[in-house]
Amino acid sequence: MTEVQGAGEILRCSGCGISLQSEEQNKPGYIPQQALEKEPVICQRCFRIKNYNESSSITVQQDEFLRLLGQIGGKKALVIHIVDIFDFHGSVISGLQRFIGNNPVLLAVNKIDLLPKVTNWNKVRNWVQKEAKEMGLKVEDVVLCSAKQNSGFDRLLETLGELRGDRDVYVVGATNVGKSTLINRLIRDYSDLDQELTVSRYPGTTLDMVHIPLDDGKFIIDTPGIVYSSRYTELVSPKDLGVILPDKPMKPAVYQLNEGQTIFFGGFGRFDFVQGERQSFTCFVSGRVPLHRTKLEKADDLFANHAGEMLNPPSKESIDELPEWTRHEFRIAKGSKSDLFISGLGWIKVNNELGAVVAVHVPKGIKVMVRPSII
Ligand SMILES: Nc1nc2c(ncn2[C@@H]2O[C@H](COP(=O)(O)OP(=O)(O)OP(=O)(O)O)[C@@H](O)[C@H]2O)c(=O)[nH]1
Ligand SMILES: [Mg+2]
Repeated sequence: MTEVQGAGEILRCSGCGISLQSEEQNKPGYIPQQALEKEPVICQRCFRIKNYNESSSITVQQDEFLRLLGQIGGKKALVIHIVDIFDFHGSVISGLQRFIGNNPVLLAVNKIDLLPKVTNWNKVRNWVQKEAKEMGLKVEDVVLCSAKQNSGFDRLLETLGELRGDRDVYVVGATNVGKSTLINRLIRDYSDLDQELTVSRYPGTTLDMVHIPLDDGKFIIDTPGIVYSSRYTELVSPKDLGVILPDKPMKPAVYQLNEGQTIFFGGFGRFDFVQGERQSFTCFVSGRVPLHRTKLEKADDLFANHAGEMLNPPSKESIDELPEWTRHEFRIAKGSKSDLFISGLGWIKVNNELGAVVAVHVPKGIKVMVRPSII
């Protein structure tokens, strides 16, 4: 396949970074010949995502991308590592330093608009700092922001100014955390460029590095997201993605439970209160996930007989596409406030300091863990 050349260089899509070609319509980077005349030059896939909100089945070769990421280690760079506050432990790149060497890292925690309106942001920031440290992530600073609602940007830019010097800025993260949205915000509000990166609600939008020039001859570089198959968001159908991803502030749902009670999250997963004194649990999930309380002793049968029907979404067909459920049991110690975290679906806060034995059932492979409460 021949790549399209422009001024001696391979022409790239200004939305997703893929090298362009006009020969094979079903291959990445396809652009109809006549569209090459138009500005800005974007591939057909980006055109469709932008205009029709289409999902796309093209995925990046992860090995290739990890290799690309590894090149940052040999450069003089400032790295903005973006994570999604709704999926913090699912979207953090563990071992980031392995790829980027000793370059300084600014941790930008995005989508803070999804947390309840009354949130103690200082507490969240401290929590992020502590969790990052726990994971061995060395960061210069932590910024909480919302690329969607344009909050936290003053602080972000100030910190960028302090740390950047004469470095290029690489924006890295897992898929769908808002890397391209954040850069678009910077382009729109702080530059005269009329470039717009492609963003979509589906993971895997950006396909290659996209270099955006800064005033001083340096670049800010958008990168493709890393795919972690341990995130629920990478597993579900495009339709169900719209269900499990919140798009407005979460309204926590509080349940007073006796031991031996279960809560179903539609047909996506289930939480069992196995043992302990009566206490309250708070569910932080998207408002579109229907919660259903039942008896633990009935829960297996209920799922076997009503998954995809009473317990929906997902539909029966979608459930059949997902891996089988596995059960994760945890003993929550007395006197600790903990979240039972399910990557991509949300978390359940264990409120009272009484201690409890709890369990979660979700498709095999999805990351489940207990962590100190975020709020
Ligand atoms: N609620 C909320 N949604 C956001 C925010 N920033 C981005 N999003 C949404 O997150 C989705 C993914 O955004 P992208 O900018 O495409 O994410 P990305 O990290 O570039 O994704 P890849 O290119 O797939 O790696 C889109 O639906 C955005 O609208 C935010 O601050 N809050
Ligand atoms: Mg992107």
